[in-house]
Amino acid sequence: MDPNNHVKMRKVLLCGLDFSGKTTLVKKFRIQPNETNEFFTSTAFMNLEKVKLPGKAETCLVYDMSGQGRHRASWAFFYPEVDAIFFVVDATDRARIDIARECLSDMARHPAIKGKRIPLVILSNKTDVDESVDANSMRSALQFERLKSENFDLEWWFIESNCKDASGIEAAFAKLEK
Ligand SMILES: Nc1nc2c(ncn2[C@@H]2O[C@H](COP(=O)(O)OP(=O)(O)OP(=O)(O)O)[C@@H](O)[C@H]2O)c(=O)[nH]1
Ligand SMILES: [Mg+2]
Repeated sequence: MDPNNHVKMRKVLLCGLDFSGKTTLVKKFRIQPNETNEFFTSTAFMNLEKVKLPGKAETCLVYDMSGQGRHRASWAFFYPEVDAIFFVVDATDRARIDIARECLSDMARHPAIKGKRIPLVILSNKTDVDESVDANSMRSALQFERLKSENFDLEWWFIESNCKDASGIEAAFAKLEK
């Protein structure tokens, strides 16, 4: 094993409101801790996972952040060091789309994000649920184009996902290879 592997490994910040499905999503592709010699610890505000996609040699380190209100400020600690940001929105949680939009807007305007040319992937999750918000309505509710105009350095992507059959998740990680 390459002793410097951890240095080269891409880092992904996984954030979004609580209950949007971040931890469920990352666990779909995580390397089980007993398959490596590494020990990753979890805290109240962050769960650290190593992810490997099917058919890919590369592994990614994922900072799976808590989306609870009191922990959201901690997302910014990692803005300087990550290679991509995945922002998960719960497509069944119509009542909190405005809050999600505010969080995204704060992120796009954050000084530590300005100038970073990395993918920002918005995952509209739980689209397996019949009543979930469709892609066009979600983009519109999030004011996707307006937010994008606040930060053209970021590479903005919008992908529908669900953790039932893991659809959309591989597409999100593929944005890291661009
Ligand atoms: N139907 C459906 N349920 C999902 C999906 N993804 C996650 N869930 C459910 O949503 C709930 C919340 O998922 P979590 O993964 O714990 O959410 P989280 O974003 O990590 O939440 P915090 O850690 O509190 O920020 C769980 O009951 C999951 O089973 C999905 O794609 N479809
Ligand atoms: Mg979680």
